Amino acid sequence: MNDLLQLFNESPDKYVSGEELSRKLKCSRTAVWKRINQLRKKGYLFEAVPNKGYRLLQTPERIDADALTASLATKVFGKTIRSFAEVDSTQSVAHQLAAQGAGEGTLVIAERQTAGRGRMGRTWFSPEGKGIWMSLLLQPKIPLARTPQLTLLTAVAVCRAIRRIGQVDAAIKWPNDILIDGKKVCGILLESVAEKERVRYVIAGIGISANFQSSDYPEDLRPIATSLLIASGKAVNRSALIAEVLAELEKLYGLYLQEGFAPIRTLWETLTVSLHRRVRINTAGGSAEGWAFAIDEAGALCMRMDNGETVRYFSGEIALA
Ligand code: BT5
Repeated sequence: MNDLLQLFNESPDKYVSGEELSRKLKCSRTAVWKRINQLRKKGYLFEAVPNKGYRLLQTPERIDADALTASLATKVFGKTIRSFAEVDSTQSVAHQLAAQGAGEGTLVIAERQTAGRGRMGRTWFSPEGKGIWMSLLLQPKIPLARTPQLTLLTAVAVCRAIRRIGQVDAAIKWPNDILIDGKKVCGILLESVAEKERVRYVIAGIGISANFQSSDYPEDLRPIATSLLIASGKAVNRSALIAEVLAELEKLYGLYLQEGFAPIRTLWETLTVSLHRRVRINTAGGSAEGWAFAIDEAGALCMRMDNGETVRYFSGEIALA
């Protein structure tokens, strides 16, 4: 174990002075302070009181995969969990497992990702212990053209779970963001592998910034990102949130396979902030403005452009115009 943490564990609930720490660890007090800050970044909570020293208040909660599987209300999703302290990306691990024959509902979770990814080559900030970084393997028997619907389905499931467990007013921004107070708390990345236009499998990647403090974010993300802790003032139990996301996903996925996209679309419409307003959309083909008025049966965003034309978008980035 980390020798600094060892010293705190030897005197639970007591203050340990900076001087004592520096003497026992044979390093300067500045070095002690730096190491405390490193631990804070990993989710340890320390109180620092002048003339008394530091007290360890909380060690980070870890996701215990066995306990999580046992607690799940699902039949299939998450019944096989592969959990890791660190991976490059849970998406890559899930692709490897799928190629090796893993079954539907296999879940990959990591405490930290070194190369978490977003769409179009963007990176996903995934530090240790404070977020939910996970990928779920799906094997729907659908044509490739229907996979955008699964992104919307995943967004509905995650949004509902975040609302219930985090007690916050979360909403969906088309196509793949969950926002609280206009800031991003979760991103979704679906990657499909197909053969002759039929889906072989889909990896649904979900990143939820659960227990970040605003100082945990790099400066460029601070104005645009939030967390459940920042929004509600309370840390969430990540395992409980994962269990709720999986329960919602399994329920909606079952509904989707039985009844198609229509009921999912209705739920999506009640949770979104992206419809019935003027938006600017950026796609690989350029940028345009118009009125976003619906999601159609295929899962496309329908916009009435300024020239009166209606255009359907399956991917892109929108902002309020
Ligand atoms: C996404 O991409 O929003 C999809 C993110 C999916 C992440 C999960 S984590 C588990 C699984 N394994 C992976 O490797 N990925 C998935 P996009 O729409 O391209 O948005 C990316 C943008 O979100 C970045 O450019 C930042 O602006 C912002 N961002 C990055 N990290 C963030 C974070 N932790 N919290 C909030 N916003 C973040």
